Amino acid sequence: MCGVCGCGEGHSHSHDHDHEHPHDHHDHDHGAEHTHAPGLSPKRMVQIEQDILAKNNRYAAENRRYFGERGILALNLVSSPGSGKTTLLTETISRLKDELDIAVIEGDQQTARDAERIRATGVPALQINTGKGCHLDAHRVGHALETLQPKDRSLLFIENVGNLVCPSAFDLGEAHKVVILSVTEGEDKPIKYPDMFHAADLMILNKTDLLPYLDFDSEQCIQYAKQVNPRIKILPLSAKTGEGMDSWLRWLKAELELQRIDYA
Ligand SMILES: Nc1nc2c(ncn2[C@@H]2O[C@H](COP(=O)(O)OP(=O)(O)O)[C@@H](O)[C@H]2O)c(=O)[nH]1
Ligand SMILES: [Mg+2]
Repeated sequence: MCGVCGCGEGHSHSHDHDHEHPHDHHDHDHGAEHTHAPGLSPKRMVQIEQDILAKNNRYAAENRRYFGERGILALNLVSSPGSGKTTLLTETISRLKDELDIAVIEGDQQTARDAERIRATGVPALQINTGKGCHLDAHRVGHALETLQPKDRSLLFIENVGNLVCPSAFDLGEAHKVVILSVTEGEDKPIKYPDMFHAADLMILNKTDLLPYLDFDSEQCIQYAKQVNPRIKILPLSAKTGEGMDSWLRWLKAELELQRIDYA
């Protein structure tokens, strides 16, 4: 449940964080669960939301410093459930793991299935289960870094909880948010969920292999994405057939080089 985006019902306590990290001693942003509680004024609710985001931004700044000091390129992958984030990752990893060090943080409400899919490719992965939570936050990612210890000059993918709403508001310290939209979702998603497409620097238009079977209008989709974010870069691809993957791999390598420049 997320008080910031307003999707929670308010009364539940999503304290069932099952950290893989054993000594989690910081306090969490549990104020979120109370934002719909009876008796809280709208003004107080806004204050709570601002506090949560301000606190998240402080942790995000710490993560960003951590990445900067180590020449690590961290990418925050956001999308609806099922757009193909994990498939894109396993396909990307199988193509790059011989030339780059790669690690993955996986966020889902439940199960370690995606971390297991990543580990099967031979790279380290750490699962964060958010329980009722609808997004990863910078604090939990910070703890995941302590455990995962990604290598200097490596590529770190953070697969966020599948959700086109809440993860847009939470900076994890990443270099870029990458939004994955699959062609089965409809071309209007950028204008229906503008915050997410505005927050992303790159949009992957996935599952292009399915275009012959759909009436998805790619041009219209691209236009909608640029309408909410004129600087967004767009790469159509199919994680399944590999079509378009080369442009994505080139983008990744170029971004990693940028991140490594300041690193001694
Ligand atoms: N046809 C097709 N299916 C895909 C593609 N990428 C992913 N999928 C399928 O979409 C489903 C969801 O993929 P997954 O990677 O688990 O999505 P996630 O929830 O975003 O991590 C799976 O059945 C994948 O096999 C693609 O490029 N083309
Ligand atoms: Mg996944």
